[in-house]
Amino acid sequence: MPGPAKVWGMRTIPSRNVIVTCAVTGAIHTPTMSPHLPVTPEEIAEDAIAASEAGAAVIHLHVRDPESGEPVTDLDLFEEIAAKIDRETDVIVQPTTGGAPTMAPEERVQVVPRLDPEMCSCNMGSINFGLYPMAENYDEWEYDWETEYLEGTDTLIFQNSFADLEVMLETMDDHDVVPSLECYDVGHLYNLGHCIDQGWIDPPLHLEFVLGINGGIDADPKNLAHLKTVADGLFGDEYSFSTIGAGRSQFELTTQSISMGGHARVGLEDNLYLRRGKLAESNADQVEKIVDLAWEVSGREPASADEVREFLALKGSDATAFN
Ligand code: KMH
Ligand code: ZN
Repeated sequence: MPGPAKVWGMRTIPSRNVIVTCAVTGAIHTPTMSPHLPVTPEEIAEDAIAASEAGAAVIHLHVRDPESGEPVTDLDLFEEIAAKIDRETDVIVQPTTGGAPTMAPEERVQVVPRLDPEMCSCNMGSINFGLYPMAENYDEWEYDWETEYLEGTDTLIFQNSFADLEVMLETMDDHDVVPSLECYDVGHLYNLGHCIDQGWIDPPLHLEFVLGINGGIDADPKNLAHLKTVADGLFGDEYSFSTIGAGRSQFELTTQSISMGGHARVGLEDNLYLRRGKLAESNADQVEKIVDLAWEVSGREPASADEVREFLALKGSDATAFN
């Protein structure tokens, strides 16, 4: 009997299915930008559940102040939302340890011991997370914090030093949490290589290439090909990858990622639109679109949450603190 299909020299996954991650709210967009951005715990959980029903196997989770929509690191909110999602789906809940670029690493990592999740994000380097040009697109704002938050990013370093990475990765390892390693530039792949050399993380690795953040690598298909070439050189067949295309590049780059044998992340954290000029009315709309594209372009189906658990050797949802 033949073994599982090989995905172009990378880690294998039965039937070559696509891991669709949905990042439902994030910390980049603000409530003025879309009435469909989920903000309250109920809205975030309901959007996540619908995204899971549409084909997402992983939900990347941030939390917001329910009154103002401002990104926060409130651990009670994380727990409440994760538990609600877990009660109604079998999806993998992946809390952020990136939080918002304004938050310190010590604050952001606390979600790991508190939720004891199967996965979480881990940001592989420091960048000037320059959201400030987005402030020019709006004349009126729903909340006062929005302009200040965006405009202040011209001098803002999203800090992920090597000392921070040591703490982050060792905390994740202590809790048997598999990181989604967010790489915003080619140098972040070398940072990851250094973390391996230091013994802070061991392959196999699951990478998330992030293209199109102002301060990181541009959203150019050639850059995604180059990131993969560099990762192949550094990590051989000991890694798998997914891709985030920020803003209007979302579907172009996630489709390219799928065509290259990788996986895809969509969701309103990364892009508010379904297509040019049309806001996505829900996260599920974007999940449905990438599921269709994966099938049309590559004949690949969405992986179930349990397939992803097997592929990434996750500890299982029963082992989390919110089940
Ligand atoms: N906002 C994305 C560009 C995180 O939450 O750890 C990357 C991200 C980081 O999702
Ligand atoms: Zn995030």
